[in-house]
Amino acid sequence: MGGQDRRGEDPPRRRAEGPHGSPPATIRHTYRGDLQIDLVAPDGSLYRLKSSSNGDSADDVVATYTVNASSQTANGTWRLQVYDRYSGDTGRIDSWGLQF
Ligand SMILES: [Ca+2]
Repeated sequence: MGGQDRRGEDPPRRRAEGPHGSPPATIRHTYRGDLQIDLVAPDGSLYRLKSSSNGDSADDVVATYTVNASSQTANGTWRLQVYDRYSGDTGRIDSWGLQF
C-alpha cells in the first residue's frame, strides 16, 4: 500500500483472496461415512467440509471442498480435522492442501 497512515484504519492484513478456499483432500478409509471433516482456520473457526453419515459405506474420501473463508486472514496455520465417529473401520489422511 505505502502512503500515509490514516487514523482509525486497521493496518493492512493479508486476507483470503476472493470468497473461497478449496482444500483438496485424499483420505484412505474403509467406510467413509464414519468421517466428519472440518477445516480449522488460524483463529480456531471451524468450517464443516463433510458430516458423518452411517449409510455411506464407500471407501475413501477424494474430494475438493469449497468454503467461504473471506472473513479469515490467509496467513497462519490451517488444519484439517478429521473425526472417525464410529467404531470399526479406520483410515488415514493421505494428503490435503489449500488454495485461496
Ligand atoms: Ca471407524
